[in-house]
Amino acid sequence: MKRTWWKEAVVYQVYWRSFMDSDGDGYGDLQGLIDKLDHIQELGVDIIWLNPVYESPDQDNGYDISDYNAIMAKAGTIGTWETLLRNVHSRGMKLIMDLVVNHTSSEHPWFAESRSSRDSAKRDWYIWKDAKDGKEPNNWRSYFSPSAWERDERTGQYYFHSFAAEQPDLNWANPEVREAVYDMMRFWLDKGIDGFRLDAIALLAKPEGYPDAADPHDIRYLTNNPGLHAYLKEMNEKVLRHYDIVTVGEAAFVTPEEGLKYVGEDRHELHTLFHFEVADEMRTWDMLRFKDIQTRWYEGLKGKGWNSQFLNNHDHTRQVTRYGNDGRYRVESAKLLATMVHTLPGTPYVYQGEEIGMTGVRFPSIDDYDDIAMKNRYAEEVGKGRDPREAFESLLPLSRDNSRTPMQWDDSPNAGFTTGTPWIKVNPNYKEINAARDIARPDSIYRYYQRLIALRKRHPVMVYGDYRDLSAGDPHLYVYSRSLDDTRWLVLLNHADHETPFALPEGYSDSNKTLVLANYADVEGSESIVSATLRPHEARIYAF
Ligand code: TEU
Repeated sequence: MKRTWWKEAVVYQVYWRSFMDSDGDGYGDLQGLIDKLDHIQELGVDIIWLNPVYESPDQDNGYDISDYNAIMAKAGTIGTWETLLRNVHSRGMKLIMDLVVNHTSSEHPWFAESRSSRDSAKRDWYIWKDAKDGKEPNNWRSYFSPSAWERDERTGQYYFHSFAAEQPDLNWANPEVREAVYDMMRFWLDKGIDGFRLDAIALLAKPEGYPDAADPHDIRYLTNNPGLHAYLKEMNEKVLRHYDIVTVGEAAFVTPEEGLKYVGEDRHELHTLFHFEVADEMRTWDMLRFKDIQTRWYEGLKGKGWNSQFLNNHDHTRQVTRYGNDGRYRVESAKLLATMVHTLPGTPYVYQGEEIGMTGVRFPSIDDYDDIAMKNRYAEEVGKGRDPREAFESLLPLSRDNSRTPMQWDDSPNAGFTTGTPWIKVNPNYKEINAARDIARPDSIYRYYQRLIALRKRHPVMVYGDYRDLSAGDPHLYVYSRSLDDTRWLVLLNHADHETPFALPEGYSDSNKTLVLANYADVEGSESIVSATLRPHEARIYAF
């Protein structure tokens, strides 16, 4: 498999509206991001992934686009954006943008024209169906609402939306739609961006004939339908392959076999993907399940395609809260999870704030939350007669707002994020958890991320090494090897809140090891690990 820059890179995701506010309106913005590029660059990352900044009514925080070629006013101007790109490039980093083309905003001019009449020239740019028996055309749910159909009074038909009613799906079966998307992609690529993160890309093709779903709640029927890969092949042929870029697809509900169809090097579709098997299949954190997922994906893609590794982003709660320990062992746990994400096979992603161990949040009221998915679900549950408090509590752990609270820069008001009123409350733990405090400490999470990322630059085994799980049956201990040429690394991770015994696997000589990194500061590299005890959330990397 060929070696390339994006396989060796580390990506930092910026959810700009929560990153840094430069003008006091309570929203982060592009100038604020420019002002904080040192923080990102000094981590050692290579690529910045910027969540959508295009013009939008902001019903789904920019994932409902009303003008693909303009910058949302609250984020800045096209001029600020171009300054950002110049700064990112002058610092030796790259910028990838979010490509949201499964749907537009209902306020996009394309949709306004499409809904204007049944014989509008753009009617077929979206998906319109007649009622069935006086009701929705079928029983599909959307990701964000009880029905995937919205009735349009003017023309008496329903339009389809995979997400909110404010996000009508584009009809990808229509070549005019595809060509308009390709033109837009060229607009941004010709400005010099270095790639795209392709939003909800598994949803572009819809089930033939729009039949009722056996179980409308098992929303997999919206993903990976026939025709999808023809679209991606065409997108690659007409646009992607003509630029030196990286493309990462967000593909829900894919198996490794299906994932290979997206990223197989002989497929000429995308370069890599975020698969959500952890989030989709594992509602509770189960180490055995996670290890099985990792091994299946490694075997499924090995030598043929490239994976991406992440544990949190703007849609999933903060990793130290969901998969680690955000209390007594927060620092050790944050470092352990980072060690795992950066030493497993695939390109690692850092979501803003995880590099300082930011945690999930529990605000007291539904009114403190913004996430349309959460608020729609809350309204649906309460509408069915569920106790409001109970409904609210049940939605808290997986609310996307857990990851969307403002970046915690320092212990000044609003964590230094804004001089105004933040669009969403700051996590009250910002006085203890903030970048200024972390950067000042040599043993901090931020400093650990710097060391981890620097390792990746020096040791190809972290990028290209073969992977083997050596602890498959252990519910707490995750031990795996990465080997390349005559270099072998052993990664030891104790995911438990208690001590866990470890025995050096067969074939590893205790006298021939070098400690590469440890998240506990007092580990003696020379101490024997023939049989050792790993402390709660202890991580170590040894070279043999
Ligand atoms: O998310 C897509 C999405 O919601 C599903 O893929 C889901 O996240 C996955 O199955 C994991 O359970 C993208 C954006 O990341 C999100 O912020 C937007 O709200 C959504 O698309 C609509 O654009």
